[in-house]
Amino acid sequence: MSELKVAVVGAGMMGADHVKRITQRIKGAQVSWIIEPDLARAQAAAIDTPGAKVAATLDEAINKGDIDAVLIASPGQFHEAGMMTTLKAGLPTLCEKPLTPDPESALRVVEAEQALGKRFIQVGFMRRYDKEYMELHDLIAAKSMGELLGLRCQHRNPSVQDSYTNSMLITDSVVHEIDIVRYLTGSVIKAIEVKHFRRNSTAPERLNEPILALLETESGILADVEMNVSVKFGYQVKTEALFENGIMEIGRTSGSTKWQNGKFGGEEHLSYTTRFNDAYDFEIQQWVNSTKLGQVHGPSVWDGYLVAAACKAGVEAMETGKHVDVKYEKALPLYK
Ligand code: ISE
Repeated sequence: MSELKVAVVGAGMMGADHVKRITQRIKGAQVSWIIEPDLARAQAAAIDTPGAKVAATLDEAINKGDIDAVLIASPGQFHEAGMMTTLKAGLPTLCEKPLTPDPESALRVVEAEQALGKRFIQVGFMRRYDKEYMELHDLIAAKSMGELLGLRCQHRNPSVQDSYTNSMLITDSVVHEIDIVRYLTGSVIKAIEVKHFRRNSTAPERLNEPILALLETESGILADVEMNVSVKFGYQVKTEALFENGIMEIGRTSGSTKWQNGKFGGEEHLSYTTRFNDAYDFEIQQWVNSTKLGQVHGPSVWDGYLVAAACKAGVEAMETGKHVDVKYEKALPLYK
């Protein structure tokens, strides 16, 4: 196969970013369709995408053909329907996080893929493709600083869109730490607790934040997550890993530092699209490469299900103030 023809579903912030990425930076792939019910938005994303056609629905594009693989970047509530369609059509798919908004729908996707007997879907947990997270992962495994004791995470957004609801603090944001803590430690999240910092009076009225989520892994690692979505100054995702013989910090602010006029300072990211740009590029390039070989690597729908189950416990913990144990189903054969 020469160029992998990718249909991108959703032309919002993330979808448009992926369209640009595939067109400008990814080798061996091109965007053949942009699928988006808001056709004006689709046309805007198509302007600098030579050869990309526009459709309102995935079914319409599949019926017309010219698709080797699908990248789903629509809002989470539409992911299940999108994946059911791509599974039916036998198309390799990368679905942005979260897999689906709840464990019940995530399990339906797992069962549908299991019924086909092989993997088609990769979930877009892009932090697993971030250089520093990968280094930390390897350091934990190598034990060269001793055993890992705990993780202290900070996840800060300048602001959030109007459609962001209070439960999305967990299901849309802490969802990343829930996956990455499992990836780093190799152990599932066993229980979650959530405390509230003093409320930020400048946060949108519907949000009670910042919050402190405490994730406890089966292996006994504690990870605390400051989730803060009204920081205004920029976008930060940092982690400090505590080892028996040292500490590793990742996610420090990028760019240079200037000393000038009696002051010093640097630059901060304003969005996850720049903070994780290289991780997204690496993730999509790896997906394209393995798809062209007829293989599926990277986070599976089972990973997506485990995260959805932990998010459900996280939302309950946030709403009740209780320590909530996560309930998981047994893994299906394809994911063992
Ligand atoms: C957003 O959807 C993301 O995935 C970002 O990585 C995260 O930082 C943000 O909180 C989410 O809303």
